[in-house]
Amino acid sequence: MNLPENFEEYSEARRNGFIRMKELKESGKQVVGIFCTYTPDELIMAADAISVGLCGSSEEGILEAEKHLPKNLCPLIKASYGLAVSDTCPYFYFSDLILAETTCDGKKKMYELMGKIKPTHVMHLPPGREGAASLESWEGEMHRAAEVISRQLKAEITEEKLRKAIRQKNRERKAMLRLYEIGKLKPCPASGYELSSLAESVQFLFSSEEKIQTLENRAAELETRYETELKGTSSRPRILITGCPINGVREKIIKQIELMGADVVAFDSCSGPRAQMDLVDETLDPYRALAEKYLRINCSVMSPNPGRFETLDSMVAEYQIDGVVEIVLQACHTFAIEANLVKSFITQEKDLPYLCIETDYSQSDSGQINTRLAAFIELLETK
Ligand code: BJ8
Repeated sequence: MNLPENFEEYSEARRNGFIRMKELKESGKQVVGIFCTYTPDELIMAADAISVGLCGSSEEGILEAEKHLPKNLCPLIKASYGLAVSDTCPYFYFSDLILAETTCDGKKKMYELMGKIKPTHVMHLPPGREGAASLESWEGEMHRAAEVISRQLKAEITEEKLRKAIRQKNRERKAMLRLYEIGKLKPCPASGYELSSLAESVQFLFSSEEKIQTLENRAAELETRYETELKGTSSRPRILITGCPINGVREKIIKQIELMGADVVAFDSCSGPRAQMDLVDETLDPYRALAEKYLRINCSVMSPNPGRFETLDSMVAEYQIDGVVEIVLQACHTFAIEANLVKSFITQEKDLPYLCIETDYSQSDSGQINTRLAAFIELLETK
């Protein structure tokens, strides 16, 4: 795997951000902890605060969480709560407010417990997009969240500040998308391990301009590498990852796939361009525009969720995909059930090999996963 000299693993980037955040707090910055792609970051930016992702991505905290939560629960929820309740996550400690959403049942019930530790506001995300009431209600939730943030942080969110935040966040999205779209190049000049690590690590820079610069610089280097060294050379099998967020299983699955001889070039998940592919409309009323944009996110918590299949359809073509690996975190019912539809779509409509891996953050199933991945990659190589 070809990693740049200054490459930082996600866990390193997260650790390196601790000091940066401490300094920002000491300078008077306020912090809002978030857990989901549905969170309208623009509201936080408009309050002159910074957001930080608090999703647990390792086994740390899980034992502690299991004292309060069922064992048979998604590892992402348990790890996130465990870090909070054990007071072992500096980012949770520094957060002045938690901004969350009613996505899956496990997360929304966990937030009730989290609210006992830290001020927590839960936005009521509609369970589907059909009918005008969904958008109306979600727009109302944008206003309600803005009021809570303003009150809690004692920071006024004006329309002008919100419009400015929308423009800035759109610039971040474009930079992020440029990096992810490196995966469209064939052969791909970077590993999916690197692309996904970098895309998720830049959040710990806490400066929007610095994030944009970092993403654009790396994308430009990779574009040049492709043009000057790789264009016209042969490609390894190209894999699209779909399903649950991969942060807690990047080493166990993404790295392994690439060590075994295939390239992970695309991510149809929240660890991918899902939220960057369409921008917030800068011409509309800002609350309406935020509601429209965030309601379009294709997560399996939405019922029905046809947009995910439209996106998969175009990604399979644009990224020249040879096979699809779905990752389902244990006890994630929405993705596990939707996996049946994804399997039929990929194998029947797209005529491509598909592999579904259900896993958690432990290493106990690594051997079994490696065996299945090796067989899958062999199949792709012989196709
Ligand atoms: S928009 S994917 S970040 S909800 S994996 S906690 S759904 S049981 S993380 Fe997610 Fe927002 Fe959707 Fe993205 Fe529940 Fe499933 Fe666990 Fe999940």
